[in-house]
Amino acid sequence: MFYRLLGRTSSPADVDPPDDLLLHWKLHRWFACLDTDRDGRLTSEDYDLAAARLARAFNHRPGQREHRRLLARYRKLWALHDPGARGELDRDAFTEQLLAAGRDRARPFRTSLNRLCCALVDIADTDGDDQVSEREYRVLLSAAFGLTSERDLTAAYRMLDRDGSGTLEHNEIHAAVLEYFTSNSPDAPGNWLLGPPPAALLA
Ligand SMILES: [Ca+2]
Ligand SMILES: [Ca+2]
Repeated sequence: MFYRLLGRTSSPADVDPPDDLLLHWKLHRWFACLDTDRDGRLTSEDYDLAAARLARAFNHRPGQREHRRLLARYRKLWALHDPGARGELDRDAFTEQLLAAGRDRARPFRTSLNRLCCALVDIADTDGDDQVSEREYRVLLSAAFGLTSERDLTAAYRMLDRDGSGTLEHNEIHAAVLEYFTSNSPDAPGNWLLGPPPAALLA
């Protein structure tokens, strides 16, 4: 069952199931959302395309400051989980490198995630109230990750709004992204960043 949750059809006989299945599932989901041509490889170009989709969704022209800022921050994150500068990673290599970045390069990794978050919140906060409304969040998630499921988006938004204020403040977005990449706790609200994890992983 565990390997099915991770999208594998069978488990290698000589490999035990990882004890951080939830974290693996989250990394696989990030990979699947960013691998927009579904060729099973994530490339630095896929991150560039995410920045371009976001700029377009929030009405910024290519090359404008907002686009350049996102591009730089996506590229910085890419560099941190592709230390060999291969330019592309299959899913297993991506997962392995992300886990290594969180473990061995924790401080720069967190800094990079926080800086990407700042750029995401800034571009999404179109009404300038310093918060991300549900409408702004939906545009953000749809553009950055191709998420369109009403059910998933609503569930994620409710879960990320930890103080129940009805909007997402900066700290709630930052906490969610950090937890998404680093927490194996089933109780972490950030697990829901890209929609509900499978119930079996939250038991
Ligand atoms: Ca706002
Ligand atoms: Ca809130």
